[in-house]
Amino acid sequence: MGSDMKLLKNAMSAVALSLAIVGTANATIVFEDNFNSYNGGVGALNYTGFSSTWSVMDGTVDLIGNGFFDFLPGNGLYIDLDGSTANAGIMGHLESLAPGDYTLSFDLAGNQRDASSELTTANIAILLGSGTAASTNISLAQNVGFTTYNLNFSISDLLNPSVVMFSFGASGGDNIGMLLDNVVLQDRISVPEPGILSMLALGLLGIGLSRRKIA
Ligand SMILES: [Ca+2]
Ligand SMILES: [Ca+2]
Ligand SMILES: [Ca+2]
Repeated sequence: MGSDMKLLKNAMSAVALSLAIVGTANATIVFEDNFNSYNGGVGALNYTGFSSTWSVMDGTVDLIGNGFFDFLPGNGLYIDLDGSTANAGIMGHLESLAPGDYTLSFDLAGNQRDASSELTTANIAILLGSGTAASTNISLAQNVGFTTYNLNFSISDLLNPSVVMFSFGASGGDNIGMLLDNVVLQDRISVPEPGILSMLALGLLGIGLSRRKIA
């Protein structure tokens, strides 16, 4: 292999290395809940005992799984967003957040029971402070298993921590709702703009090419 090719390879691997470093740095989990340990690990209909972690703000939700109405075994406990009172639930969590970029990820599954149309709204509301709220509506057919979704938002209040409410709400009230598990809030990984990356790659490529001319 010529020395110029070797240099080029080294340059490209340096780019790959810097990408790998950037891609893994600074992701901090702020909050996570897999629902597995509530109620001593035992499911319960119309569950409200989430302590201070979640409040059921409207309707009801069921804590199911782990052998209790366990439609998707192997996931411990999880939530049926339409409880058992013919009034679908909305559950929310409050978090105080410093300025920055965040990603809320969560797993949703179809209701696993019937073909009724389901809609889940994941919402991030900034109750105090400033930033960019986010919201999404998700419908899944009944047989769809747990699927991970990401919702990005930013907090821009530089003076005080902002108070953020993220919530998951179902519509309808037939006691059969979509399933929720594995809610994770983390700092968004900061990655350079694609334009900057390609300029960096071209620059390193240029070093390799100019070396080739000299050689
Ligand atoms: Ca779980
Ligand atoms: Ca239910
Ligand atoms: Ca339903």
